[in-house]
Amino acid sequence: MPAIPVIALTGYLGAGKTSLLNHVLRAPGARIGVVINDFGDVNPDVSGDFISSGHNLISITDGSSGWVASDIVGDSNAPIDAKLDTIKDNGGPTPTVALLAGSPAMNAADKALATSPTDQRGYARVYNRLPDIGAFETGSAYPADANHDGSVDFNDLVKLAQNYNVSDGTRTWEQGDFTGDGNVDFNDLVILAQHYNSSLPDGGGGSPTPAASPATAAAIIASVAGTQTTTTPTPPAPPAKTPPKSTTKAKRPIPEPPAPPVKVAPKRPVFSKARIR
Ligand SMILES: [Ca+2]
Ligand SMILES: [Ca+2]
Ligand SMILES: [Ca+2]
Repeated sequence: MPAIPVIALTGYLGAGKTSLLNHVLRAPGARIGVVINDFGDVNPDVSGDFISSGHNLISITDGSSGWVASDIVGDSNAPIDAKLDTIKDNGGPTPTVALLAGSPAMNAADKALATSPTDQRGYARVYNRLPDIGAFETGSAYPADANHDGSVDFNDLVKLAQNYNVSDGTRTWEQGDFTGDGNVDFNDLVILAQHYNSSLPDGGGGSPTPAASPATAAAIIASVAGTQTTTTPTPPAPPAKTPPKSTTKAKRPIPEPPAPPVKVAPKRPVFSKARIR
Protein backbone atom coordinates (compact mmCIF):
# COMPACT_ATOMS: atom_id res chain seq x y z
CA MET A 1 0.00 0.00 0.00
CA PRO A 2 1.52 3.36 -0.97
CA ALA A 3 2.20 5.87 1.77
CA ILE A 4 -0.29 8.67 2.12
CA PRO A 5 1.16 12.11 2.93
CA VAL A 6 -0.36 13.69 6.01
CA ILE A 7 -0.11 17.30 7.16
CA ALA A 8 -1.04 18.15 10.76
CA LEU A 9 -2.61 21.62 10.98
CA THR A 10 -2.54 22.77 14.62
CA GLY A 11 -2.57 25.97 16.63
CA TYR A 12 -4.42 27.86 19.32
CA LEU A 13 -7.91 29.18 18.81
CA GLY A 14 -7.70 32.19 16.55
CA ALA A 15 -4.36 31.22 15.01
CA GLY A 16 -5.91 31.06 11.53
CA LYS A 17 -6.33 27.31 11.08
CA THR A 18 -9.80 27.62 9.59
CA SER A 19 -8.75 30.33 7.17
CA LEU A 20 -5.84 28.24 5.93
CA LEU A 21 -7.97 25.11 5.64
CA ASN A 22 -10.65 26.95 3.68
CA HIS A 23 -7.98 28.22 1.32
CA VAL A 24 -6.63 24.70 0.76
CA LEU A 25 -10.07 23.17 0.23
CA ARG A 26 -10.96 25.78 -2.36
CA ALA A 27 -7.82 25.20 -4.39
CA PRO A 28 -8.73 24.08 -7.96
CA GLY A 29 -8.43 20.30 -8.37
CA ALA A 30 -7.78 19.70 -4.69
CA ARG A 31 -8.06 16.01 -3.83
CA ILE A 32 -7.52 15.78 -0.13
CA GLY A 33 -9.27 14.34 2.86
CA VAL A 34 -9.62 16.24 6.13
CA VAL A 35 -9.73 14.71 9.60
CA ILE A 36 -10.72 17.20 12.29
CA ASN A 37 -9.92 16.57 15.94
CA ASP A 38 -10.46 19.86 17.75
CA PHE A 39 -10.52 19.94 21.51
CA GLY A 40 -10.79 22.62 24.15
CA ASP A 41 -13.42 25.20 24.93
CA VAL A 42 -15.48 26.44 22.00
CA ASN A 43 -15.73 29.94 23.49
CA PRO A 44 -12.61 30.21 25.64
CA ASP A 45 -13.01 33.70 27.07
CA VAL A 46 -16.71 34.45 27.47
CA SER A 47 -20.02 32.87 26.60
CA GLY A 48 -23.59 34.16 26.75
CA ASP A 49 -25.28 37.56 26.91
CA PHE A 50 -23.74 40.33 28.99
CA ILE A 51 -24.79 43.71 30.34
CA SER A 52 -21.54 45.61 30.00
CA SER A 53 -20.62 48.79 31.87
CA GLY A 54 -17.85 49.28 29.33
CA HIS A 55 -14.03 49.42 29.49
CA ASN A 56 -13.55 45.64 29.35
CA LEU A 57 -10.80 43.99 27.32
CA ILE A 58 -11.74 40.57 25.92
CA SER A 59 -9.50 38.79 23.47
CA ILE A 60 -12.15 36.53 21.89
CA THR A 61 -15.84 37.28 22.28
CA ASP A 62 -17.10 34.37 20.18
CA GLY A 63 -20.35 33.07 21.65
CA SER A 64 -21.18 36.24 23.56
CA SER A 65 -23.03 39.53 23.09
CA GLY A 66 -23.81 42.78 24.88
CA TRP A 67 -20.50 44.60 24.51
CA VAL A 68 -20.50 48.38 24.17
CA ALA A 69 -18.33 50.89 22.33
CA SER A 70 -15.82 51.42 25.15
CA ASP A 71 -15.12 47.68 25.41
CA ILE A 72 -12.01 46.45 23.61
CA VAL A 73 -13.05 43.20 21.98
CA GLY A 74 -11.79 40.73 19.41
CA ASP A 75 -12.93 37.43 17.98
CA SER A 76 -11.41 34.15 16.89
CA ASN A 77 -10.42 35.67 13.56
CA ALA A 78 -8.86 38.76 15.11
CA PRO A 79 -8.16 38.20 18.80
CA ILE A 80 -6.98 41.11 20.95
CA ASP A 81 -3.47 40.80 22.36
CA ALA A 82 -3.53 42.45 25.79
CA LYS A 83 0.29 42.43 25.87
CA LEU A 84 0.66 41.16 29.41
CA ASP A 85 3.92 40.40 31.18
CA THR A 86 4.33 37.32 33.35
CA ILE A 87 3.29 37.54 36.98
CA LYS A 88 6.18 38.73 39.15
CA ASP A 89 7.29 41.21 41.79
CA ASN A 90 6.60 44.70 40.46
CA GLY A 91 6.65 46.39 43.86
CA GLY A 92 3.98 46.31 46.50
CA PRO A 93 3.04 43.43 48.77
CA THR A 94 1.89 40.94 46.11
CA PRO A 95 3.06 39.74 42.68
CA THR A 96 1.30 41.46 39.79
CA VAL A 97 1.00 41.26 36.01
CA ALA A 98 2.40 44.36 34.36
CA LEU A 99 1.27 45.71 31.00
CA LEU A 100 3.89 45.55 28.27
CA ALA A 101 4.61 48.40 25.88
CA GLY A 102 1.74 48.99 23.50
CA SER A 103 -0.84 47.21 25.61
CA PRO A 104 -4.36 48.35 24.66
CA ALA A 105 -5.25 48.16 28.36
CA MET A 106 -3.26 51.31 29.13
CA ASN A 107 -5.43 54.34 29.93
CA ALA A 108 -8.49 52.36 28.83
CA ALA A 109 -10.32 52.10 32.16
CA ASP A 110 -13.10 54.38 33.38
CA LYS A 111 -11.76 57.07 35.70
CA ALA A 112 -15.20 57.51 37.25
CA LEU A 113 -15.12 53.90 38.39
CA ALA A 114 -11.58 54.08 39.78
CA THR A 115 -12.79 54.48 43.34
CA SER A 116 -9.66 53.04 44.94
CA PRO A 117 -6.82 55.59 45.22
CA THR A 118 -4.19 52.92 44.51
CA ASP A 119 -3.61 49.86 42.37
CA GLN A 120 -2.86 46.40 43.76
CA ARG A 121 0.71 47.41 44.54
CA GLY A 122 -0.22 50.53 46.50
CA TYR A 123 0.79 52.85 43.68
CA ALA A 124 -1.53 55.62 42.49
CA ARG A 125 -4.55 54.29 40.57
CA VAL A 126 -4.55 57.13 38.05
CA TYR A 127 -1.34 57.95 36.21
CA ASN A 128 -1.07 59.67 32.85
CA ARG A 129 -4.57 61.14 33.29
CA LEU A 130 -6.51 57.86 32.97
CA PRO A 131 -6.44 54.54 34.82
CA ASP A 132 -5.34 51.34 33.10
CA ILE A 133 -7.47 48.21 32.90
CA GLY A 134 -6.35 45.67 35.47
CA ALA A 135 -4.50 45.66 38.77
CA PHE A 136 -1.34 47.38 37.51
CA GLU A 137 -1.11 51.10 36.74
CA THR A 138 1.72 51.60 34.26
CA GLY A 139 4.30 54.25 35.15
CA SER A 140 2.64 55.03 38.44
CA ALA A 141 4.27 55.79 41.77
CA TYR A 142 3.51 55.92 45.45
CA PRO A 143 0.80 58.58 45.99
CA ALA A 144 2.29 62.11 45.83
CA ASP A 145 5.78 60.77 45.02
CA ALA A 146 6.40 63.28 42.24
CA ASN A 147 10.03 62.28 41.64
CA HIS A 148 9.39 58.50 41.78
CA ASP A 149 12.00 57.82 44.47
CA GLY A 150 9.67 55.76 46.65
CA SER A 151 8.94 58.28 49.37
CA VAL A 152 7.15 61.59 49.83
CA ASP A 153 9.26 64.36 51.22
CA PHE A 154 10.43 67.93 50.74
CA ASN A 155 11.60 67.33 47.17
CA ASP A 156 8.07 66.33 46.14
CA LEU A 157 6.62 69.31 47.96
CA VAL A 158 8.92 71.61 45.99
CA LYS A 159 7.68 70.12 42.69
CA LEU A 160 4.10 70.80 43.69
CA ALA A 161 4.80 74.28 45.01
CA GLN A 162 6.49 75.25 41.74
CA ASN A 163 3.27 74.48 39.87
CA TYR A 164 0.70 75.32 42.50
CA ASN A 165 -2.46 76.94 41.16
CA VAL A 166 -1.44 76.32 37.54
CA SER A 167 -4.69 75.14 35.97
CA ASP A 168 -3.84 74.83 32.30
CA GLY A 169 -4.81 71.16 32.04
CA THR A 170 -1.31 70.11 31.00
CA ARG A 171 0.41 69.53 34.35
CA THR A 172 1.93 66.11 34.87
CA TRP A 173 2.36 63.83 37.85
CA GLU A 174 6.00 64.91 38.03
CA GLN A 175 4.83 68.52 38.32
CA GLY A 176 2.50 67.77 41.21
CA ASP A 177 -0.75 66.76 39.50
CA PHE A 178 -1.57 63.72 41.62
CA THR A 179 -5.27 63.62 40.72
CA GLY A 180 -4.76 63.30 36.97
CA ASP A 181 -6.79 66.33 35.92
CA GLY A 182 -3.89 68.28 34.46
CA ASN A 183 -4.03 70.97 37.15
CA VAL A 184 -2.09 71.45 40.36
CA ASP A 185 -4.31 72.70 43.11
CA PHE A 186 -5.56 72.17 46.63
CA ASN A 187 -6.71 68.62 45.95
CA ASP A 188 -3.19 67.60 44.95
CA LEU A 189 -1.77 69.38 47.98
CA VAL A 190 -4.05 67.41 50.29
CA ILE A 191 -2.81 64.11 48.82
CA LEU A 192 0.78 65.18 49.37
CA ALA A 193 0.11 66.34 52.91
CA GLN A 194 -1.57 63.04 53.76
CA HIS A 195 1.47 61.06 52.59
CA TYR A 196 4.23 63.43 53.67
CA ASN A 197 7.22 61.67 55.26
CA SER A 198 5.92 58.24 54.25
CA SER A 199 6.87 55.61 51.72
CA LEU A 200 5.60 52.32 50.39
CA PRO A 201 6.71 49.63 52.91
CA ASP A 202 8.74 47.68 50.38
CA GLY A 203 9.15 50.49 47.88
CA GLY A 204 12.78 51.22 48.60
CA GLY A 205 13.77 48.28 50.70
CA GLY A 206 13.99 50.41 53.82
CA SER A 207 11.91 50.53 56.92
CA PRO A 208 8.36 51.75 56.47
CA THR A 209 7.74 55.24 57.73
CA PRO A 210 4.45 56.57 59.02
CA ALA A 211 2.40 59.06 57.09
CA ALA A 212 2.22 62.63 58.22
CA SER A 213 0.30 63.31 61.39
CA PRO A 214 -2.84 65.44 61.06
CA ALA A 215 -0.95 68.35 62.60
CA THR A 216 1.91 67.99 60.13
CA ALA A 217 -0.46 67.69 57.18
CA ALA A 218 -2.30 70.80 58.32
CA ALA A 219 0.99 72.67 58.62
CA ILE A 220 2.02 71.71 55.10
CA ILE A 221 -1.32 72.78 53.67
CA ALA A 222 -1.15 76.05 55.53
CA SER A 223 2.40 76.59 54.28
CA VAL A 224 1.47 76.38 50.63
CA ALA A 225 -2.19 77.29 50.48
CA GLY A 226 -2.73 79.38 53.57
CA THR A 227 -5.96 78.61 55.35
CA GLN A 228 -8.19 78.65 52.27
CA THR A 229 -10.69 75.94 51.39
CA THR A 230 -10.86 73.82 48.26
CA THR A 231 -13.18 76.32 46.64
CA THR A 232 -10.89 79.32 47.00
CA PRO A 233 -7.27 78.18 47.17
CA THR A 234 -4.65 80.89 47.26
CA PRO A 235 -1.33 80.88 45.40
CA PRO A 236 1.72 79.45 47.13
CA ALA A 237 3.18 81.48 49.93
CA PRO A 238 6.52 83.23 49.41
CA PRO A 239 9.69 81.28 50.22
CA ALA A 240 10.33 80.51 53.86
CA LYS A 241 13.06 82.43 55.58
CA THR A 242 14.19 79.39 57.53
CA PRO A 243 13.77 75.68 56.71
CA PRO A 244 11.83 73.33 59.02
CA LYS A 245 13.93 72.55 62.05
CA SER A 246 13.52 68.77 62.01
CA THR A 247 13.83 68.08 58.28
CA THR A 248 17.32 67.23 57.16
CA LYS A 249 16.48 67.71 53.48
CA ALA A 250 14.71 71.02 53.99
CA LYS A 251 17.73 73.24 53.55
CA ARG A 252 16.35 75.37 50.77
CA PRO A 253 13.16 77.40 50.61
CA ILE A 254 10.26 76.62 48.31
CA PRO A 255 10.91 78.34 44.97
CA GLU A 256 8.76 81.27 43.96
CA PRO A 257 5.53 80.06 42.22
CA PRO A 258 4.75 80.86 38.56
CA ALA A 259 3.36 84.20 39.75
CA PRO A 260 -0.42 83.98 39.94
CA PRO A 261 -1.74 87.13 41.61
CA VAL A 262 -1.95 87.01 45.37
CA LYS A 263 -5.52 87.71 46.35
CA VAL A 264 -5.30 86.82 50.03
CA ALA A 265 -2.11 86.90 51.99
CA PRO A 266 -1.42 83.67 53.88
CA LYS A 267 -2.20 84.02 57.52
CA ARG A 268 0.64 81.76 58.62
CA PRO A 269 4.34 82.02 57.85
CA VAL A 270 5.73 79.38 55.54
CA PHE A 271 7.10 76.35 57.36
CA SER A 272 7.86 78.39 60.41
CA LYS A 273 5.40 76.24 62.32
CA ALA A 274 5.72 73.10 60.26
CA ARG A 275 7.05 70.18 62.21
CA ILE A 276 8.15 68.04 59.31
CA ARG A 277 9.91 64.89 60.21
CA1 LIG B 1 -2.80 55.20 33.18
CA1 LIG C 1 9.67 61.38 46.25
CA1 LIG D 1 -4.64 67.74 39.96
